[in-house]
Amino acid sequence: MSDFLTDYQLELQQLARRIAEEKVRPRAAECDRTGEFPWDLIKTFADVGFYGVYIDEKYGGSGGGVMELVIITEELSRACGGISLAVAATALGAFPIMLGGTDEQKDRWLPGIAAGKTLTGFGLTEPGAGSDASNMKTTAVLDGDYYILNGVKHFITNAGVAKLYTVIASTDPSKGIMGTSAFVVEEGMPGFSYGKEEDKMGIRASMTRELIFQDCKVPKGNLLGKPGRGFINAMQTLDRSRPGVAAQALGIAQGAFDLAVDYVRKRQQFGQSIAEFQGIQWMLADLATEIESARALLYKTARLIDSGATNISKFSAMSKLKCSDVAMRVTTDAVQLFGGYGYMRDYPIEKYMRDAKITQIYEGTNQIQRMVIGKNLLKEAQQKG
Ligand code: COS
Repeated sequence: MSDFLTDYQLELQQLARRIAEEKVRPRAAECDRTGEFPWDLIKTFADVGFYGVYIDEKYGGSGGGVMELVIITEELSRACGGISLAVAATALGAFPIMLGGTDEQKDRWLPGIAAGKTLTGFGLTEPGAGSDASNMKTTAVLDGDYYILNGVKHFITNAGVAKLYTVIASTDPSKGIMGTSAFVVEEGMPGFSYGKEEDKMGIRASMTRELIFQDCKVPKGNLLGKPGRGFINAMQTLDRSRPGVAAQALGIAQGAFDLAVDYVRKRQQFGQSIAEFQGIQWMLADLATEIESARALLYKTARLIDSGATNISKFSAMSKLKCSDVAMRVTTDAVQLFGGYGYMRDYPIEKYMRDAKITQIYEGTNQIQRMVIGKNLLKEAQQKG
């Protein structure tokens, strides 16, 4: 089944599937147990060009789009939903530069990202500004040739392993969201440090830490585009990155499903393979149908974004909502299909359930996705009159 992919996309899918099986799967359990960041795999992903698939050729990428990013993320996530984030979270940090940066800024930062030499992170969330993202308290005050940043960003994926962070801060609190701006903060800038490393339920191969700014001096030239565009840039970024979360969720769902099918065919009870029971087949049928529905919505969304359409928020939110809910259902049922063994850490399946949970929460909880979908539905209805 080709899912109507182009020849290039099919090749990319095959490559990502091979790397997932040969390199990622053997490391998944160990990285989950130790929380070790898989630096050797970053090099592997960089060598095959995964970091540049959605970046323009003139910046060293291969000129694809969200669809190519989705393909890679899905395949890697089938083997490990945590390790795949090393690619997907860097895209989240890169999108604000692609969307809001000047040509000079893109020239400065995108080639390193495309080559996999510069991992990135995205600093929007704060302790008091999660779903309510516009309630951010981090400030950036212009002082000569520098902006002085103060505040804390938390739950930042790739923090501590990335070299470059796109950070949203308030440059004019009196203007609310229209007084927020996006900056590139580079590791080593004075006043910039990392906070505590989170001990997570799942996606344990990925690093999650705080970004701390204490009178952090950021050169004026690191302001992305114009002041006042920070929140809009962040929302436009999320429109493009949420399909990446959806792809991670879909890959986790597919990976868990594949293991479950394999298990029920081998597991003997009552003198036969449990796959022979209609109750089990109906469970598999429902899960497979859910996975294919989620994939169809996600691929449609990715293609819509890559077509240059501007009305992408609704589909982006829908694909994240659907794929993550499917991932939770499939992984929970997959554990059920494994029975008591599924509950044990000796078996790979419980990790899928733990990894799946975050996809319903981060880059906007699924409650927020429903808000985005609802708001856009009403906007469309109003436009129709
Ligand atoms: N693209 C462009 N502009 C957008 C936009 C988008 N996707 N979404 C919002 N905006 C702009 C619009 O200009 C909007 O004004 P209009 O109402 O005239 O369209 C303005 O921003 C304010 O939008 P809104 O009123 O919807 O802002 P809210 O403060 O109510 O917040 C939500 C909106 C809740 C959707 C937003 O805060 C959000 O996405 N929260 C979750 C954040 C998140 O995902 N965090 C996870 C961490 S990041 S890894």
